[in-house]
Amino acid sequence: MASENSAQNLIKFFQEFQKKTAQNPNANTGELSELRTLARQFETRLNRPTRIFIGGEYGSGKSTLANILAGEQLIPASILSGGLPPLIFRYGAAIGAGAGWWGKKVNALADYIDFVELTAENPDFIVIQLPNPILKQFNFFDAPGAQQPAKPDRRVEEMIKRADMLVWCTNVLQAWAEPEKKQWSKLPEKIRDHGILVVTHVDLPAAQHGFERVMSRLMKQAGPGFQAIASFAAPTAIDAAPGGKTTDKRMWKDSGAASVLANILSEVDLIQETLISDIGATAKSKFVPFVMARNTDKKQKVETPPPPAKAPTPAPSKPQEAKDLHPILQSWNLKVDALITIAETPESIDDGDYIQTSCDVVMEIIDTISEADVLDDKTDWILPQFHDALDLLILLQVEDGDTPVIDATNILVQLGRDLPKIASLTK
Ligand SMILES: Nc1nc2c(ncn2[C@@H]2O[C@H](COP(=O)(O)OP(=O)(O)OP(=O)(O)O)[C@@H](O)[C@H]2O)c(=O)[nH]1
Ligand SMILES: [Mg+2]
Repeated sequence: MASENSAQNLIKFFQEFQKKTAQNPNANTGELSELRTLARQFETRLNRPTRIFIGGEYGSGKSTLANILAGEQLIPASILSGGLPPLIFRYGAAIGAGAGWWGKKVNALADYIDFVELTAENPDFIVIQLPNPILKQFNFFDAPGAQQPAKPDRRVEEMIKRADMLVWCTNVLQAWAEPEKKQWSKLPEKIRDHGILVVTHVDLPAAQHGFERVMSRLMKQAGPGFQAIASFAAPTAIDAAPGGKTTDKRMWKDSGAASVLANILSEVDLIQETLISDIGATAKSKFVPFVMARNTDKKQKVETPPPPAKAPTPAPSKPQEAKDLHPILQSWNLKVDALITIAETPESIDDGDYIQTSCDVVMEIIDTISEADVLDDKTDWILPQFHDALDLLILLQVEDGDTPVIDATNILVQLGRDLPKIASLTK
């Protein structure tokens, strides 16, 4: 959930950046134009679920697994193995299906799934939209296995380009022979680095003999190329969850489906965390300097507080009695003092919660100052400064800094020094 918050905060940061720079005369040239494009791309990427390509040899059980992940037996047995173009499974509030062509168009989605109709125009792919909440975390692509591996299928290649991770199905009865290994090794490293190997057909009587031996061979030969290996008996999984609802938990676990899903979700989490950390680092190195430099002509250089060696000291003593202060200052001081008190016992704090609360306090004061209409020509630099501070706080959530709580508190203390400079708050 922490990563969910961080993703949302980064999305907010990039949306704000695009909004703030939209009117800039240089919005479409040079560095700013590049940053705006990057902000848009990051926002889109952070907003979409991880995409899984289900790969494997012809007939290895990919569509059967796709049906189980979808939670419904959507792909009829009659057209399992071979009969369909690549399928994209994604989340939607209601069922929908439509044919599509890479780089061209996707037909309007119908509110029913009819594969005969969907394949009639010979599409590059079919989109299937389902109200299954798991699809909010990941989409998956089910492509037919190559019947002639030497002849690449353009439709499938386009799909692979768009994937973030791999689930590779291998039939236990013929697992990991040379041609299969070769097919797998041709996939881009980007998705192979996040691969789960699913060993299918383990329920078949022929698989029982020497099963342990096969699995240990696979561990040795294929294991190093994958993040996890899970064995899978599709018919058992289907019996355990008729209509997509697990009615027999023991059988679901025994089928291997629980483990396949857990491994997928754990890899999806890892991809998401890495993404947030990489994008957060770029935000800090490329975007923050730009944002910070933005107001230099309007105000004195914004001081980024120096990193302190120990816990920060509270805001300087206030000459006025608390009760005499303007309510806006009073409320700010109360909240920040409470946060400083918490920061003095670091062992009791969850860093993420602390920074989130700090963000909330700054967002609130931004709203309050804006609505109170208390700024004039001399102090109109204050609002952008609070916005910049908010950007910094948001980034602290995704950084690997050593002292995020101290850094956050320092930002608040610095803002507390600037706030009384608004004349109408101190009269
Ligand atoms: N017994 C058993 N049969 C399976 C299992 N997984 C798939 N099958 C069967 O294997 C056949 C091929 O499965 P598919 O899911 O169509 O395989 P695929 O990889 O999608 O095939 P292509 O799309 O043609 O590459 C079907 O008859 C499935 O019912 C399994 O774990 N156990
Ligand atoms: Mg298939």
